[in-house]
Parts: sequence; structure tokens; C-alpha cells
Amino acid sequence: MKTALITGVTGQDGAYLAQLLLQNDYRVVGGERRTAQNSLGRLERLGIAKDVEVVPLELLENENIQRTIADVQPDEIYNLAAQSFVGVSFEMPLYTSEVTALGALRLLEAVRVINPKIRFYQASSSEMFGAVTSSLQDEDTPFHPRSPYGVAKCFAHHSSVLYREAYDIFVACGILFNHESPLRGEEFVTRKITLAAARIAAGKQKTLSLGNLDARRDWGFAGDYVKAMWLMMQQREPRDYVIATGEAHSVGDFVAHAFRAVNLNWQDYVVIDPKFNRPADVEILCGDATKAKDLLGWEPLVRFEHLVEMMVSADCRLVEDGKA
Ligand code: NAP
Ligand code: G4F
Repeated sequence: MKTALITGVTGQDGAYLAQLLLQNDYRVVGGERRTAQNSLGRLERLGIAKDVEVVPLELLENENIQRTIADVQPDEIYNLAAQSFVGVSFEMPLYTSEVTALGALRLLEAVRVINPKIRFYQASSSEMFGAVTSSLQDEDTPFHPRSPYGVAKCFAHHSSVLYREAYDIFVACGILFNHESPLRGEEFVTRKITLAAARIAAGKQKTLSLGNLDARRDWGFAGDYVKAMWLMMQQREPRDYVIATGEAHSVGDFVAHAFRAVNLNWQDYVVIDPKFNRPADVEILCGDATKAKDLLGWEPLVRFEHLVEMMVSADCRLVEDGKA
């Protein structure tokens, strides 16, 4: 039986990845940082909270990282923990760098010192591409980050590649484009929209305030994307892969589709509030995942319309049950 340590197990991807690894007979150890909330809510929603061994793991704390890896003795580490909200990274650039950039480096150093045979997955991001000049981004597209978060992810990505090249550690980086689900954090635009559509349809909310409706993203389903993470870690050679659907839609398209799913006209409810604009935004991201298809046999199963409808109907159920 293989042991996997997932940092950020309480997040969206952590929950879906834990579920996938349990289905593949792994012992799954999940790192949880200390917070005041019930942070195991997503694992509970998937019905796997009791099957994951949860350990305290704080990426700001070097000793804690070293001790955890030495105790758990994982075969594979999936580094999913991050301050992952781009908007907040402009308010907290140093904190974001400490967690998202240096946190990854602390883990890599711990692997190098404790057991360089441990395989390591780094959650890299399409946000690293930033101000893109080509219509599709792949593994050879240069990075031009447009947020402190994007800069931090570039640092973590380059550090991961360095540890692979310098120390021969199996390090795979998944350059994942936006992926969403009913478990997506409510601060991200897709979930903010689907929750609002469900609440407005039920008469529990009057309007939805948004920023830039013209930004375009390549949105996939998180359940599909964690499969790609796992496949990367089972290969003979460690490599970096773009994971994407190859289709871009605007925030406005997402809103229109979500409101249509509850038989409402979005123009009657959406208010533009400049407070949600960022000092610099990424206007368009659209990925070319040919390498993942060719080498991993990976392809996304859920497309845009299905994703939006899945999220809206899950939020309608939460609203009906009085949970949102
Ligand atoms: P998420 O839902 O925001 O989860 C982030 C996780 O990191 C949470 O478990 C969070 O814990 C944990 N965390 C935050 N600060 C930490 C710290 N100081 N020490 C330890 N853990 C900490 O993000 P996600 O959507 O699952 O994404 C997973 C990873 O993929 C992230 O690294 C993200 O940047 C990256 N990524 C995501 C996407 C996407 O579209 N979802 C695309 C590309 C890359 P709490 O629950 O306590 O907050
Ligand atoms: O949903 P978002 O906050 O996601 P963003 O910035 O693309 O970042 C997500 O995807 C990255 C991968 O490319 C991940 F690495 C990262 O961790 C995260 O998961 O915003 C999407 C777009 C932006 O252009 C934003 O300006 O939606 C625009 N937007 C318009 N109104 C809004 C809002 N975003 C948010 N969060 N809230 C709004 O009201």
C-alpha cells in the first residue's frame, strides 16, 4: 500500500484527490493547518473524512514540515497548499509569497534532506502565464505573471524544476488551468456566481456584484484535474504538464449560463462594482493539453455547460436544505 501526503487536504483539490487516492487503495495522510472553522467540511461532503489521517501541517513552519514528513514516510507528496486566491494576493503579497512560494521550497528541502526517493507533485498554475501573447498556452509558453500569487507560483515552479534537475528527485509540476466544482471556495468567481444564482432564484438574495466580466478563462472540472495529478506521479519520468480543456469563456458567459439554468435573466440582477477589479488582471487563458493527452492518456470529461449546470444544481440543493 502506498502512502500519500497531501498538503492542503481541506481545499477543493485536496478533497477530490484524497477521494481518488483512497479509491486506489492508498493510505492518505492530509495536512491541515490550524483554523477556527470546521475545515474538514469538504471531506465530509465527499463522505471520506474518517478515511483520511489528518495531521497538523503549516507551510510557514519548517520544523513542523520536517517532522511530519519524517513521521509519515510518504511515497508521494502532493503539494496543494497555498494562499490560492489571486485577489487577496494583492492585499497580502508577502504572506502569499511565504506560503505559496517559500512553503513549496521548504517542502522540497525537507524531501531532499529526509528522503529524496519521495515523489513530489507541485500545484503550478496557468496564472503564471499571465499576460499571454499566444492564443493557446502550453509547456513552452513563457511566464509573465500579473499578480503576486502568479509570481509566487513561478518561484515554486522554478524551484521544483531545479530540485528535479539538481538532485534527481522525482518532481512533477501540473500547470493547471482554472478548475471548479461544487466544492469550490465561495470567493472564486464561478462559485460566487452559482451560489448567487441559486439564492436569487430562491428569493434569498437580491443582486450579485461582480468586477471584470470580460476576463476569459479555460474552466474545467476539479474531479477530472486531480486524475491528471495522480497520472503524472505514476510515470517513469517526472515532467511538467499543462492541464486544460482548450476552451475559453468569459465571466459574462458563465453568469449568463448560470442564470439561464435557474430560468432568470442575469441582466436583471448583476451589478458591476469596481471594488472587485484587480490592479492587474489576466485577460485570457486557454490551455493546450496535447502533451497530457499523448503521454498520460488524459482528457477532460466535463465541458463548460455541464460544469456550470452541475455547480448551479448543487448550490440549489444547498439552498433548499437551508445550508446556503
Ligand atoms: P484551495 O481550495 O484554496 O485550497 C488551498 C489549501 O491550502 C487549503 O487546504 C488551505 O487550508 C491550505 N493552506 C493555505 N494556507 C496554508 C498554510 N499556510 N499552511 C498549510 N496549508 C495552507 O485551492 P484549490 O483550488 O484546492 O487548489 C489547490 C492548489 O492548486 C493550490 O496550490 C492552488 O494555488 C493550485 N491551483 C488551483 C487552480 C484552480 O483553478 N483551483 C488552478 C491552478 C493551480 P484552509 O482550508 O485552512 O484554508
Ligand atoms: O475566480 P477567480 O478569482 O480565479 P483566478 O483569478 O483566475 O484564479 C484561479 O485560477 C488560477 C488558475 O489560473 C489558480 F491558480 C488560482 O489559485 C485560482 O484558483 O477570477 C477569475 C476572473 C478574474 O479575471 C477576475 O478578475 O474573474 C474575474 N472576476 C470578476 N468579478 C472576479 C469577480 N473574480 C472574483 N473572485 N470575484 C469577482 O467578483
